[in-house]
Amino acid sequence: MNSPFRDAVDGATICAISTAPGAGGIAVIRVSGKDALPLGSKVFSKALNEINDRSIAFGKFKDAKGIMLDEGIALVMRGPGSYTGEDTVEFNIHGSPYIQREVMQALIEAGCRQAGPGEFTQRAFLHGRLDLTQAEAVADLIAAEHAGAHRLAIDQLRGGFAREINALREALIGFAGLLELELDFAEEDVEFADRQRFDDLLADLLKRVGQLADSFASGNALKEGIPVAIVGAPNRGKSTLLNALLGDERAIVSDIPGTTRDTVEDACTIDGLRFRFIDTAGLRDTKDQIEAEGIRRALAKAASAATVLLLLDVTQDSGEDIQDRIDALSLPDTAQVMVVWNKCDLGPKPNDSSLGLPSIELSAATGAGMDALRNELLKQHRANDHGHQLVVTNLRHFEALTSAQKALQSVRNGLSQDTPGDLVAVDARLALHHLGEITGAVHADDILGHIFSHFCIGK
Ligand SMILES: Nc1nc2c(ncn2[C@@H]2O[C@H](COP(=O)(O)OP(=O)(O)OP(=O)(O)O)[C@@H](O)[C@H]2O)c(=O)[nH]1
Ligand SMILES: [Mg+2]
Repeated sequence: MNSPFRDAVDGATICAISTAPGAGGIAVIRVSGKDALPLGSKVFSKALNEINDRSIAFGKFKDAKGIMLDEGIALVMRGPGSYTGEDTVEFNIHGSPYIQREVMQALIEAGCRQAGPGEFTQRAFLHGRLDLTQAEAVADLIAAEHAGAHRLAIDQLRGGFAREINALREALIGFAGLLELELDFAEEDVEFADRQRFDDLLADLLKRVGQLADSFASGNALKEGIPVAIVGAPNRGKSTLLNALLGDERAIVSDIPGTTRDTVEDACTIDGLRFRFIDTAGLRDTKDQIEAEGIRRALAKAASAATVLLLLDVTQDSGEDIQDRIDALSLPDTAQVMVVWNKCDLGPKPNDSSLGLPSIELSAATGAGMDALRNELLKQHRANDHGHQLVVTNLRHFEALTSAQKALQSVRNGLSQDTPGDLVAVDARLALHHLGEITGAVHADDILGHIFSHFCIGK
């Protein structure tokens, strides 16, 4: 392979169990490296180098002493067209933990090395088979527990995000090139590029980088769950509502006001959209230090939530002071508030129509009205669903975009203030560096180590 990173891969042929730990019908053991076929042949009854590319063969597995361990299938994929870019064999064996261990042992005795977490994908990246955003998408795909996270990972795996970043880098490389050229001819005091065109280009780059960075808040919420805080005075049934939404006795419920002290949160999926519901301590004046800390946390969670459910009790609250209760939360302008009247099994809800906010009537105890709440949440947040638009879901990408944005802003300021060209060029190079970090066009070994250490072994 003509990869600039080839030297970064040690010469070892690696092996790992790629299926989940424990017993199963079938287990897959993966072998990758320049000696995958000869070393794999030492544990299999057929010579793997005689098997055609992307073909399977049935045979017997044996240990180092030649004792038969199992029978099964070998699938041969030769580099550079394989996942890792190297010669690869996948053995399908019976999924007993004993057989898995013995076949692994036989491979190691034959000369393979046990793979580290994510080492197959790391090799795929180092051989140029995937860029870093796609490698990260593989980990996200494996971790995806709901439709939203799955779709985001699939979109990133397709490479659209990396293409956008590469397009931004190319535009910036052209600009930086002209700037450096001017520096080479500094004594002649020439300008190769029209300053207005430079400024237009920078404005465009800043806009596109800014849009991507801004998409992180909603992208991250789609992946981790849209934060929905349940707040209100004590005893309104906040914890009962959390439990009803999750379908689980997650939080303690009692008729003693002030039962919930700390925040309690958990995620669940409603019609393919992931929500993270946060139960909080009841809001009231208190001298109890611990309760006061719980209330401080409740307010902080409400302030960072996408939706705040203000829980009221039809038997205790009136429709008159709701706005005061909302104002007391000091929410940011972006927060969406929903008024939720609980305990509707005990009576009708007071009139709150003057507020112009969504208002739901339900009983967390009996489940009546819960679907209306779910539908309202879906209605609010489906609109933020980006379809297949590019959204940033990864904190590492977000941080690199923010750094690139700062550097681009410095370039733009520098040009408008006639800062010396060499200083402007440094910022331009910095912006290029940060964009390159996202796709792995520039990378440091410790960043790679960090990314791949979070993968499973065998992927
Ligand atoms: N009848 C009726 N009782 C309810 C309903 N929801 C909650 N309750 C009762 O109201 C009481 C308080 O419920 P919690 O869920 O603990 O209230 P909370 O808002 O979490 O209270 P704190 O944690 O103290 O702030 C409990 O006795 C619940 O059983 C409901 O819909 N109908
Ligand atoms: Mg509670």
